Amino acid sequence: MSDAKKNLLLFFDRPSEPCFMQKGEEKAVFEIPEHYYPEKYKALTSTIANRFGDDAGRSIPVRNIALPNLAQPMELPYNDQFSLFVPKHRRLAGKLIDIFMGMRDLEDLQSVCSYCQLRINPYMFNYCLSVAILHRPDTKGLNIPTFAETFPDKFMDPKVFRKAREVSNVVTSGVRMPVTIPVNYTANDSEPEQRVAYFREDIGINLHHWHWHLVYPFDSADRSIVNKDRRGELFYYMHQQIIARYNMERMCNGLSRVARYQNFRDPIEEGYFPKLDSQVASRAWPPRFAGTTIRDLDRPVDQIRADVSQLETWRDRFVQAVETLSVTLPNGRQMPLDEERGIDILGNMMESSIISPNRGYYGDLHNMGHVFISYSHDPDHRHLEQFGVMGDSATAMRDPVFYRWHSYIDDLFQLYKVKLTPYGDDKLDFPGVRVSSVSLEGAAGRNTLGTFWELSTVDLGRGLDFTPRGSVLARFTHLQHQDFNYVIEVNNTSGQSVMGTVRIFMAPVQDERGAPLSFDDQRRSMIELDKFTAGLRPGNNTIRHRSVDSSVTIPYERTFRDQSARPGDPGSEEAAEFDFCGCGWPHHMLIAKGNQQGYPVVLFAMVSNWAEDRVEQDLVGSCNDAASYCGIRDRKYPDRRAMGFPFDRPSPAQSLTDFLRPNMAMQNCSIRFTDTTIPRQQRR
Ligand code: CUO
Repeated sequence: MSDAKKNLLLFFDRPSEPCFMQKGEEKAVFEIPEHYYPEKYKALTSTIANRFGDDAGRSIPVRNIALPNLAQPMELPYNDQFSLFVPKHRRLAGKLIDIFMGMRDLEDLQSVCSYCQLRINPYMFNYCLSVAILHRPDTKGLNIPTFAETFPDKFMDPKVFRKAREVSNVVTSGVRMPVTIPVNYTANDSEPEQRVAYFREDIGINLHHWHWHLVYPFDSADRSIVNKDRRGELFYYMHQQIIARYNMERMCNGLSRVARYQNFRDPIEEGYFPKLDSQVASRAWPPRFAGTTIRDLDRPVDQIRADVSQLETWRDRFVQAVETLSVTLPNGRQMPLDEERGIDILGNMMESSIISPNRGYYGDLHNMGHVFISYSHDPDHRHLEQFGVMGDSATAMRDPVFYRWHSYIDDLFQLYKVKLTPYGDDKLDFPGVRVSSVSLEGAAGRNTLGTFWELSTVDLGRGLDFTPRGSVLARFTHLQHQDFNYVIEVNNTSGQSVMGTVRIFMAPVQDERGAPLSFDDQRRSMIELDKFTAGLRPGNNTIRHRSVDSSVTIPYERTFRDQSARPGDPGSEEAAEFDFCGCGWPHHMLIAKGNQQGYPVVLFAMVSNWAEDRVEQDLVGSCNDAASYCGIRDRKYPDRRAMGFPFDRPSPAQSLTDFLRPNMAMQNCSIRFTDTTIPRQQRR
């Protein structure tokens, strides 16, 4: 890999420390042209260059270029929070992405980055550079570090940083003891919502969500970055799956499914006190008290002036489009919502991104919902407060209201789905292919899933600005499950070899009161666990598929760099590079927690005809393993069926048994939770 390309990764190291200070394990220093130094350092440029340059491991000469106009991206103050949901921030970021995308080669990109790193809001700089690396042809294959390492303050209790600083100042070389992040630190048991805090505050889940929005940006002059294949549909589907997973998690813990946030005049029942500090802004993230009602916004600093009634208008227009199955375009013409594209168009309208068919009319419902909620504690900026966690895609999933909001959004999409004709046998069946059974095998026993707590380690060293160099390890606890296999028995009676797509889902069987779930509720609660193709010989076939190969998840090692094997070690440059494909549900959260008695679930498997599912394209590259929720880089979504098929639309069936065709099977299973904590390295 060329140096110029690799050097870009150094900009992710210690994000608010100037780039003329030593970066990375090799202590690299950018030698920037004199006029790149910000005013405050100008008088000292030669002293600074000597101070950090003398014992540098490597110096990187930076090309002196005619700098583009950066006035707009610089409008966001350096120490402010940055939100993709705030229209002004989105616009500024869009500009900066365009600048990074437009640099003619890597040397120029490096040069403009070194200038920007010293001036531009670090969160925005990091986001825009990540988007550019993901989309520029000359940065393909470059793996950026996980966001939790660059900005650990968005994911962890700030107490850990104080301890980490202490450790790194005292133990300046050799092995440093890991610091421990407490479990359940945001509230006590009097708050029922706390029972699912392990889900909401999971580092991997929040990383996935941040990555997803990084892969699917809202705004850019280069439409191809935004206009990805079935992007609107994926917005709907990925968030629908989050809600389905959260609901199952809640029911395992004796909570009701989440109540949607549908009346914007009603108070939001739950409060949320994030206990996060922004290291860049040197501020605690503001809380939201229980019973807060969103109010009209008038915040000149953020160029936001919007009334709550605006949300209602946009919502009504969205519903009207669904009801008439027709979208009003800016020129007054109507565009029909057909089966093929309808959900995708609605997703783009709802989200909304620049590819919404008529943003002037349908507005910005989803994003502005985040904005209204995240400013509900200071709608007119009189207390000079910034937004709460709902305003940032890296932190939004921590707050219970995230799920209320997205549950409502999902209901709006469902209004459309119920209008579609139920799938008939022509779509559901695969003549000649008979699935006689599906089951699970694994350490927890037949058709039983075992869950427990696991203790893992992350390195915070990269994200701790202005501290001595080296790793600083933090330990945290998260949910984990025992590996298992799916076993599917298939009889191919067609007399020839065929290819099938195996689709595996799981759903709860009871509602919160212990009564059987109606089929329509169960259908909406289906969680996709896996989807893969399988060749079927004539006659009987046994398909055995490992849970770790799931198409919705990314491996543990990609969510977190696994530090357990080498505590305190500085690690090589290669180890410091992370696969950029950080989008993907974290594997440790594939299975809900269950409960100690064994939480009953149903497992469903279907084999559909691959000849009808396939999308013609080559699939080279290493970013394909979480395609179900994330799509594939530079490729089409790899399944022609509607996302969530066959459960994405209602069916006249009264029960799952009733729904089954000969190419499908179901199995009752249970998830048994054991309340023990096992350090990750002991498990392997
Ligand atoms: Cu992912 Cu609302 O879209 O947070």
